[in-house]
Amino acid sequence: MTRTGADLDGFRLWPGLLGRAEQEALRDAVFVRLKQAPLYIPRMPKSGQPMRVRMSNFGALGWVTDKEQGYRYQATHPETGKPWPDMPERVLDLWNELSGYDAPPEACLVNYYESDARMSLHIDSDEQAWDAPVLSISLGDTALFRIGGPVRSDPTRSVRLASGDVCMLGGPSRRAYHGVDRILPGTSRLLPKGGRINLTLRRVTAPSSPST
Ligand code: MD3
Ligand code: FE
Repeated sequence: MTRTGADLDGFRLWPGLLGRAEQEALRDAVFVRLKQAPLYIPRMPKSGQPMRVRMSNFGALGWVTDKEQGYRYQATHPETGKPWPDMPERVLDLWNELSGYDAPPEACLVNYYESDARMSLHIDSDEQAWDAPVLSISLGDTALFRIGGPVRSDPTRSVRLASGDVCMLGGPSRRAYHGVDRILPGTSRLLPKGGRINLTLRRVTAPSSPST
């Protein structure tokens, strides 16, 4: 476990937490589910501009965006209208082992980056459960991930996220600006066509009542 410093309190990185065999098993569990819930091209609200990252989701709720309705969570795939597939067991186990959060995750967002894809700096703010951490699992090519602070102009630092790395954003880091500057092509052979898959687990709704 690595702490990146007081400026990023609550950010934790477990490099190589998933070994090669576990990465392969998780990759296969992802690909099977993507047959049911194919990657789609998300579009920015209002402008309709396509994002560079293709997306799908697993679990009860999925994060989606399109020109007309913008950013939101919903229970069905925007193109097929079908419910999202269930989450792979292994990601639920990771949430239970690492999150320290009482309630289960509701969304597992799948981000697929081709070699030239990026994700610009943003804050995740579509979740009501602000106290819940976000757990991220990286598969495939290494990403240069950037994380700053709660204000866009805050200083940032760059973190490499390689295949099998798991990171968690809790506490103050949960409200930090972050993005993916670039993918380093050819750094992993896990995905047949190269590129990177990132899974993020989130609690979306506030749990109804605290356990007693
Ligand atoms: C820092 N995904 O889906 S994962 C996203 O690599 C997103 O696909 C990136 O940002 C990716 O919204 C980064 C790590 C991550 C996830 C959520 C965060 C970092 C975060 C929330 C707050 C701060
Ligand atoms: Fe994000």
